[in-house]
Parts: sequence; C-alpha cells; structure tokens
Amino acid sequence: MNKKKAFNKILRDIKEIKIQGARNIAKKALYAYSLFPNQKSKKKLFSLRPTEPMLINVLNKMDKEPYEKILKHFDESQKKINENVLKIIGKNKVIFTHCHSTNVSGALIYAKKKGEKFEVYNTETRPLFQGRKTAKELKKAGIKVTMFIDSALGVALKDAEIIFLGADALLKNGIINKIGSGIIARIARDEKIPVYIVADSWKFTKNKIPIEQRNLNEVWDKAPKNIKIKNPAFEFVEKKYISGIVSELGVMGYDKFVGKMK
Ligand code: RUB
Repeated sequence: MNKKKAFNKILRDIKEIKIQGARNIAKKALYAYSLFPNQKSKKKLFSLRPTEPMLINVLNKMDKEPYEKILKHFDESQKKINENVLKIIGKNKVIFTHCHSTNVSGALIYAKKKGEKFEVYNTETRPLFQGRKTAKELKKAGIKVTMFIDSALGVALKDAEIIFLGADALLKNGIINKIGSGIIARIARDEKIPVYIVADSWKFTKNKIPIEQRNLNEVWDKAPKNIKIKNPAFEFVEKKYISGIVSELGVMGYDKFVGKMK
C-alpha cells in the first residue's frame, strides 16, 4: 500500500471506530502523522475523534521528538501501569470493568500471569459492544469473565469488590470515559466499591474536551421519523467518585496526580 493510501485508511478506520480506544487511536494517528508530518495532516487527524487528547498530545510531541521515541512510551508506560495495578489488586476476587480499555485489559492479563486469583464482571457496552472485545481478550488469557447487559450493571456491581475503568481524557476535575462510566461511579460510591482509573498520563489535558456524539443509526437503524435519538459516546466522571488513578507515574489520589501534571 502506498503512503497516501495507508494514511487515508488509518483516517477512515479511526473515524469509523474500526480502531477504538484512546491508546490505539493515538498510536495509529501517530503512525499516520509520521507518514505525512505536516500541518494539513495534523489538522485532519485532530478532527477525527474530539474526545481524545492523547491523540493531540502525541502528534504535538512529534514536533519536538522522533517518532520511535514517542512510540516507545506506549509500551514502557503500560509495563509500569501493569506493576502499579498489581499493587492494588490485593485480595479482591471480583473486578468490574466496562467497555474496552487496553490499559485495563493489559494490566489484568499481566496480573493473571503473575498468579493473581480473580474474576472479571463486565458490561457489553452498547451500542458497539466493546465489552465483547474485553471479554474475549480476558478469556483468552485464562481469566474467568461474566458479562452483563448494560442495564444490569446495578446487579453486577453488588458482587464487585473493585472497579477498574479506562479513560479517554484526564482533566483537572475528573475524567472522561465511555458512556455508562458516570452511573457506574455513582453506584460504586453508594455501595462503597473503590473506583480506580487505569490510564496513561499522556491522556491528560488542560483544554476543554467536547463529548463526541456518534451516529444515531448505531442506536436505532431506520428509526421512525420524529423520534429524537441521542448517542453520546463518552461521559465525564467527577474526581470525587475516583478512589485513585493508576498511571505509569504510580497509584495516587486524583489531586496529587493533577499536581504532577503541572
Ligand atoms: C473506548 C473507551 C476506553 C478508553 C481507554 O471507547 O472508552 O475506556 O478509550 O482505552 P471507544 P485505552 O471504543 O468508543 O473508542 O485504555 O485503550 O486507551
């Protein structure tokens, strides 16, 4: 495939959510940008997924550092995140997660390899069912997984002892992650279940981040006219619901983490 075709394919795959999750999007966008490192392609890549500051951060880094060095960060950071998640899994037997996050799945698979004994409850994550991706990945690694429909998450959380959620954006006063994360965090607070955000610090931004609204057909294809549909892909979770953030920088309270980002 020639460079132009490869660039356009990445653009399309990101736009059509064939490439999903903050980290995968940032990695692929970084590669696309390495093919055409100019302002025009940067602008195009920035416009694809408005709720993904990691994409913006890595492309901006490319103006100062070589591609290979930035690329290395993803794996090096994941290794540290894995070790940090291992520190807090403890004796928790039932771990709850939502959607598909490479930061979360990677850390759980690592913990399993290290001999930790736990099982995972997860939600299917309509309308695009990213929960199935998580379930398949974890199952393949030998982790017992139980999947729930999204509206059963109140029931699923009754058994959960710890919650790991990924993040698309880390902001000063909280995080943005897949739609559903907000209600999970609120139930968790009522039920006194700790919520940890497992995320690379390069997802942090001081900018205002819009919530991406996705195609309405995802919710109801050929819906009757005059029915209004909304399809927000993500939502904000205030820091008061977050027990800690697990990044490559360690496990810390939210304010301490933000302090390190200054
Ligand atoms: C994915 C999602 C993930 C974060 C973190 O949403 O919300 O939790 O992006 O993922 P979508 P990662 O599937 O709609 O992109 O840890 O892989 O960066």
